[in-house]
Amino acid sequence: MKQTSQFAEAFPALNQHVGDKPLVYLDSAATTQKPQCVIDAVEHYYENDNANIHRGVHQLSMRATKAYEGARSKVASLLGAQSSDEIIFVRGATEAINLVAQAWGRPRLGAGDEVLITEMEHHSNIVPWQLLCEQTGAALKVASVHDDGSLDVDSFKELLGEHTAVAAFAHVSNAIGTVNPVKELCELASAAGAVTIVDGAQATGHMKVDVQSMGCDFYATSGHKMFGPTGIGCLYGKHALLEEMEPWQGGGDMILSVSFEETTWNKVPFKFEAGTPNIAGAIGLGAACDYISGIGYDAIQEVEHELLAYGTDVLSNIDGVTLIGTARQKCAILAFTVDGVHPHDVGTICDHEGVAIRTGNHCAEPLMHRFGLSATCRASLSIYNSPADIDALATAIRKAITMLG
Ligand code: C6P
Repeated sequence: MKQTSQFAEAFPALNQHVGDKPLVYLDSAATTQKPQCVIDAVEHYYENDNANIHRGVHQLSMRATKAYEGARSKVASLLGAQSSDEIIFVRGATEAINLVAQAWGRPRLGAGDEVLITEMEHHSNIVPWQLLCEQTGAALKVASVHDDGSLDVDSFKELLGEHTAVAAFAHVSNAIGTVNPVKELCELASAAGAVTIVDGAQATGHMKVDVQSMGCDFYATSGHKMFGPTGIGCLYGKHALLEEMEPWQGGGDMILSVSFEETTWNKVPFKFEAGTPNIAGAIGLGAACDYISGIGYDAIQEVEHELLAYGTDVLSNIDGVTLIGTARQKCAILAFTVDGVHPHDVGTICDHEGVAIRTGNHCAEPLMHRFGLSATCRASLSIYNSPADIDALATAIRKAITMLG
């Protein structure tokens, strides 16, 4: 395995020192670094085409609209959607899930209905459903997780039933990296008559997603976790479902005509994009899709699998380190605790060594409780990482053990 990543050069922010140490960025699950082509695409829009979209007859507006709608097509093709109408631009996975809960769920659910989630969800795939349950009288059900961090599919099956209106689950866990059998879960949930939404925030930067073969009804993701800008993401929804849904926010661009007596809605997907959207963000996300397609998910997986295997081996050979989440199907995340050293202290010592990791509950508090923990350390990987980055992490952990363990 190569000691440096051939992909690192494309990411300008990686080429810096933190104090006197070279930066080792192991926090890509929080947000990935951005390749130069994404930065350039955003800059190009602001320098040349900056205008509002869908509204102007002038050249700049037409160019901006073309770039924005072009980005929608790129996202649609990356995710395997049937058409770009099935892609709604939102702020990120959080907004995508809230959109489904409020626009699909709220008018349809009531007392007696159930929402099925899993114990490994990010707060963004828990709290919107709790809000929905409070608003409608529906009940929240939670499928459990095995000790290795894999989903207990039997528990998911047991909780599924005629009352399940929605099943919402992560494609990849942000806290422990478990890859869920999403196709199987979608099949089970659909057979029970439930609508499915897959939280793909931690998947689309790492693995091929094909929403049609997966069979999900909705798929949510964030641009900034797949080399794109912050503040942009998308919701995929099956066209027929999007057609049935009422808008969830009102404003400009989502209407066909407005009068005080009656207002009618624009067609899908514009019906769900009220107001001026994050135009630069969408264009940047389109460039990120091009970047990913240029490399190919097979190549991304190859690099990340090797790194994950190497990291798992290195960390499990440090006395006092316990890996949290060792499911067979895992992706890009090394979560761990260090005996006698608080995760925040490990994180601070890593930072002194130039190594950026995340510590805390990772917005997955119920999962931490499942493992009897309040916090872990998390090193999350991407294509720009190398075995040398893992070695730097290991050195920093050993230092933490020597100083505080
Ligand atoms: N996880 C992490 O460090 P937003 O904030 O909307 O872009 O993404 C929310 C979200 C939803 N689902 C999963 C599985 C996620 O991992 C995240 C974001 C980051 O793990 C920030 S908390």
